[in-house]
Amino acid sequence: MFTILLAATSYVETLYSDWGQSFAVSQEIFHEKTEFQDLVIFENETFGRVMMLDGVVQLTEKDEPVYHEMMTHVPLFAHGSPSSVLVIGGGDGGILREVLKHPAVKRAVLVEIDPQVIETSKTYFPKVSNGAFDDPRVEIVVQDAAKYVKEIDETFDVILCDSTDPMGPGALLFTEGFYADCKKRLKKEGIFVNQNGVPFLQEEEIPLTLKNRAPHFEYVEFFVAPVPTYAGGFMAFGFASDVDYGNIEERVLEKRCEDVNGSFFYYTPKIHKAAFALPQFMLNQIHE
Ligand code: AG3
Repeated sequence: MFTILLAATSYVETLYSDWGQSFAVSQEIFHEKTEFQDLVIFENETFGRVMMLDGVVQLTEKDEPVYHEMMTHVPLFAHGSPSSVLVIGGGDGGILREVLKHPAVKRAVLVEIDPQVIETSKTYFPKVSNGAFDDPRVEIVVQDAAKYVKEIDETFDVILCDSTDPMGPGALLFTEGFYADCKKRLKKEGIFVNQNGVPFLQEEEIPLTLKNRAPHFEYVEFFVAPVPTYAGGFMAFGFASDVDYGNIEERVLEKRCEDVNGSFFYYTPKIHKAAFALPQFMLNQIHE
C-alpha cells in the first residue's frame, strides 16, 4: 500500500455549491486542521499568498488592502476621534494595521478565537500586520468574541467585526444576542462595522443582519467595496450606530485624512461617501 502525497495544484473555493473561483497553486505553504477550522496558505502568481479557512478565501496579499482599509477607515474617519477600538476576528492583523494609522487611537483590542490564525499570519503574512501585534497600544485576546463581549465592562468607540461567514465559528457573530452585547460595549457615539457578505450571492445576509441589529441601533446602514477575491460582486459592510454619520462632508473627511500615519491603496474621502450609494437589488434586500 502506498500513500502518494501530492501538493495541491489548484484550490477551488467551496463557499457556493455550484460555482467557485479557482487558484493555481505555485507553492503550498501550510495546511492544517486547527482546533476550529481547516487552514490553508498557498502562493498564487497573481494574488501572492492566499489564506483559506474551511475552503473560503480570507485574504490575498494583492487585494487585502481594499477590504482592510474600507472596514477600518470608513468608521474611524466618520467617528472623528476614535481612541479605543475592538477588533473581533481579524487574526491576520490587517485591520489592526489600519486602525493603528489613526493617531487618536490609544487602545486596540483584538479578540480572535483561533490562535493558529494569528501565529501563521505572523509567520507567513508579516506585511499584513506590519508590526501591529507588537504595538504597545494593542492587546491580543485569544477567546470566543461572543463570550468576550458578554463578559467585559469596557466600552469602545468603534467595534470592527472581521469575521468569517455565518457558518462554523463565525455563525454566532451574526446573531441578535451578539449585536445586543456589542451595543453595550460601545460608547454613546460608537460605531459597529462588520463584513456583511457578498450581497449578489449571499442574499440572505443583509435581511438577517438588519433584522438582528435593528432592535439595538438607531441607524443600521450598509456600504460596499469591490474585493476581487471575495468573488461575486461588491462586498457589503454593515455600519450600525445611534448617531447619523451619513451627512459627513467630504472636506471634513479630507481634513481628518491629513493626520493619518501612512498612506492608502484604496480609501479616499470620495470613495467613503460613494460607498453608501447602493444598487437597487441591495435596497430591495434592505426593504424586503
Ligand atoms: N474576513 C472576511 C472573509 C469573508 C469572505 N466571504 C466571502 N467571500 N463571502 C477575512 C479576514 C480578513 N482579515
